[in-house]
Amino acid sequence: MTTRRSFLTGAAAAVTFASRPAKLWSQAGASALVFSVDPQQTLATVPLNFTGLSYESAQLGHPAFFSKENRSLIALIRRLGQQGVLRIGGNTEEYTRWSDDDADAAKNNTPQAIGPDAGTAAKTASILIPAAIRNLNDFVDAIGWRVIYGLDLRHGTPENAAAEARYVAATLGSKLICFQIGNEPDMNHADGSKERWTFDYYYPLWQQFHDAVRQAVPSARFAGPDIAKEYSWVTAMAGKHADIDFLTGHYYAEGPPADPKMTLEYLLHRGNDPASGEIASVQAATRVLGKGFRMSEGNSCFHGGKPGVSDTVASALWSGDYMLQVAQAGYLGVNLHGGGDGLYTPIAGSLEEGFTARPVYYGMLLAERFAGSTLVAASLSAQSPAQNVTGFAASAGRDWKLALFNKAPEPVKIKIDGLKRTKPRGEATFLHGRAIDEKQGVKFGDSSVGPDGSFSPKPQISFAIEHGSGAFEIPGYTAAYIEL
Ligand code: BDP
Repeated sequence: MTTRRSFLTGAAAAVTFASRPAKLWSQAGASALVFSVDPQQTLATVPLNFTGLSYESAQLGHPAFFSKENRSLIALIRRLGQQGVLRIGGNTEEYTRWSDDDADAAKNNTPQAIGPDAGTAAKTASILIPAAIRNLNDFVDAIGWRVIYGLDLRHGTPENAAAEARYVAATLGSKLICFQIGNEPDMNHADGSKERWTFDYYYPLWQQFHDAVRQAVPSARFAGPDIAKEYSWVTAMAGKHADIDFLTGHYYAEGPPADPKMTLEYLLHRGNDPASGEIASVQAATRVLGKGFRMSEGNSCFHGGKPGVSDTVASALWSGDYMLQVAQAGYLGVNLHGGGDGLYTPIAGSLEEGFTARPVYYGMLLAERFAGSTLVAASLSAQSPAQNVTGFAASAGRDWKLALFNKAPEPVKIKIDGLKRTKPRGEATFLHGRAIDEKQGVKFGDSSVGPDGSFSPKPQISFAIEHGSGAFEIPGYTAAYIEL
């Protein structure tokens, strides 16, 4: 397994570096990359609630899950950020029915903790009841986040959606950000037909549900179209000047899992092109509408994720890198999908078995450190084909925060350039695991997050900065978070 062996070279190098930085710096072989920061060119301020999670609507079918009794999940979510967005939706959103009768929850025969849907949503058809929403309200109070709530468009009725929306809005109050109507409508087929819905078919239907909800909840707010991959619908929604507070769409970096091309290496090479597809469409659409865009559901690999990819250290490097890349592009936020024991879930587990932070969670922890800071233009010097490094820089008051993702096995030397007025030293905190394909033991700042949310990261190296310039080394397959 080359990935594992190569990583160890990197880790060993890091230890040497920590004790004898000067020597390693002059060591022949490893090439240095210059990371040039342009403090004058601001790109985007990262919203305080940039970080988000997404869960299947069917999870609400078991009202104890999102409840104040679920202390471990509450602690793990709080650790991800003081503010954040919990999005409820997914394929199972389109198979829910609202009932005013709390006793109806007993009819749900889905598992107690529900993972991301992997194509069997019809089997998770769930009845959602008022007690689930009251418990959700307590849960959200405890985590301090706010909610984006999805209503069933595909199999629902405007009347049922309006009744559900009335209860949700009255119960969550200001903790409700908005409703979405329909999940991935661009993937829907008319019953018995191979043809997918078109935007022109969808939009009047959306309006019908929207109007019914608006009548039931005059203060209701909306987001959409929550598409899977037809970003032309985001453009079209903006063009309609639809009654939404912001645009939404999904992003899965790779898939389907059965495709042999979908590997860990492929994941790590994704998204290095800032002008790539979705980002360019999103930026054009937000200009037309004059409102922002949130990536409302996504993760490493659709159809529930890929073993050996979505559940490994690679997913930690991917999530942090992806989040900062779209933050830089001006996105309002990112909701990483999960739940249950899903392969790509940020937090795995159930009330019965307890909860743990999975690798992808750690990338979110790193990216979250940028909440409230302002990303500025920054670029890396030319890389060799064997290198795969991305970098981000942000100002936070008088301080600077940098993140560099070394997504290749060999260690890399980084020379920071262009910063004016920094502290005399920079401190780097590393995110990595024992090997890129490891599923457990991911650490950030040499600490892992406990089931009670406990976490005590410490910077691993400290380096001098002079005249805005400083140098340090990042081990292979490691992300570095730097404060200076
Ligand atoms: C989307 C769905 C979600 C799935 C996910 C996946 O909205 O319910 O779990 O992708 O395929 O299509 O993993």
